[in-house]
Amino acid sequence: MSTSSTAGKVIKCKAAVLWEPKKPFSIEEIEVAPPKAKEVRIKIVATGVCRSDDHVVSGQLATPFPVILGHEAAGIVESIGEGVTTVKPGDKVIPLFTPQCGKCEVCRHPESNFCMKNDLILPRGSMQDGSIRFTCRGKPIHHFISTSTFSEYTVVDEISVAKIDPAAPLEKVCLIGCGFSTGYGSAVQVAKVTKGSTCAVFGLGGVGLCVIMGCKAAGAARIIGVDINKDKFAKAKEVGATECINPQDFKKPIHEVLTEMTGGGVDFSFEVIGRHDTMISALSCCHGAYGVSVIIGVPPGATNLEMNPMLLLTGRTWKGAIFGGYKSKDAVPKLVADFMAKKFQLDSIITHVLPFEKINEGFDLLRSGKSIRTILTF
Ligand code: PAD
Ligand code: ZN
Ligand code: ZN
Repeated sequence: MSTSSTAGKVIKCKAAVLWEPKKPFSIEEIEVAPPKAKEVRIKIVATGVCRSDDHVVSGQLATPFPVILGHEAAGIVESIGEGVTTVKPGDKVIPLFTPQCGKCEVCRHPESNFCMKNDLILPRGSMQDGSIRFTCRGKPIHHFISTSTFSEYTVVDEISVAKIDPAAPLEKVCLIGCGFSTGYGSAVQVAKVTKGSTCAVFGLGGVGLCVIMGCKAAGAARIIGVDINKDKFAKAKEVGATECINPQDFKKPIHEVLTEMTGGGVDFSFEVIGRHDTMISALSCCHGAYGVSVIIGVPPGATNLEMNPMLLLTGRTWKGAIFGGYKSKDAVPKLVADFMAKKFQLDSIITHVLPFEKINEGFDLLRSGKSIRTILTF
């Protein structure tokens, strides 16, 4: 086991700090403390820009401030704390925004993945022990969903990191840390899309395109993309959509259009935007007797949604999942192996690669609808 010269020491490095909501990221020099017991310090090599990070900037997703965001990344282990057994310095790894402790009732349940040790539902913005490893200008800076990858170095708990194939290209497989796995898993193992079925995907961003890839891999015969930005249609078709529609092109509500187009409703629908109205549209467009609708988009925090229960009474199923339902520490190395075996590709999803310092440009590209995924490299 090689020991790096920085092991056990505080590392000074660059990070993008978000001091308060609705402000640009500020590139700062920060201090990253060494990992404590059962913790891992990682040198981040590449990190993607996901809408969930932007939801924190906009205020849609609550987490303590100031904060270092970023959760879709890949890197190399710099050093490990006492008692860490599943990774060692030099290993290529992907941080896991949904941990897998292996011990809680969720981890022990065969079908579920949202580990009780997650820092997403009631975020403390800290390590599992409640403390923080980042400081900047003398102030503690919070962690974000156990990952904080908008930093040259980050510290994560051992339950929040997976070792991957040393040959994997980190600037691509970083997408397996969120967008790819979330989208693909929502199709193949949350909805369990069937061969010959018809699917509708609302929202053709990075995650929505990976839902389409999953529907196609599962053998769906018809995959209808839905987006208000028609510039997204070409990519959607490239990855497997058989047709794309823009709700603004119709007078009728889009669920009625879809119900007519499919002679009664789709088999599977996916909401990959994060809006109440589209969650209802997606539910309504799936078949009244056997349709399955999956919520993937992160909804506006602390608000309720009105729905007519009759939609469910006739036989629809409404579900949701974080991280595509995958048990993260088990699944991520396998998904990377599948990528290396060319079972799926990630190039179509990556529209921009920028140096880390241009992080604000990466977010502007997302907000203006010009990018699918921007990868920031260090
Ligand atoms: P994105 O912004 O790249 O894609 C969203 C797409 O929705 C864009 O193409 C928009 O044009 C489109 N859109 C916006 N409004 C509408 C509308 N009213 N009708 C139709 N289309 C519309 O985001 P993304 O792909 O990175 O993420 C999508 C959502 O998924 C977002 O809410 C994000 O927070 C969530 C997410 N969830 C998980 C999870 O684990 N459940 C993981 C990652 C992302
Ligand atoms: Zn994400
Ligand atoms: Zn657990």
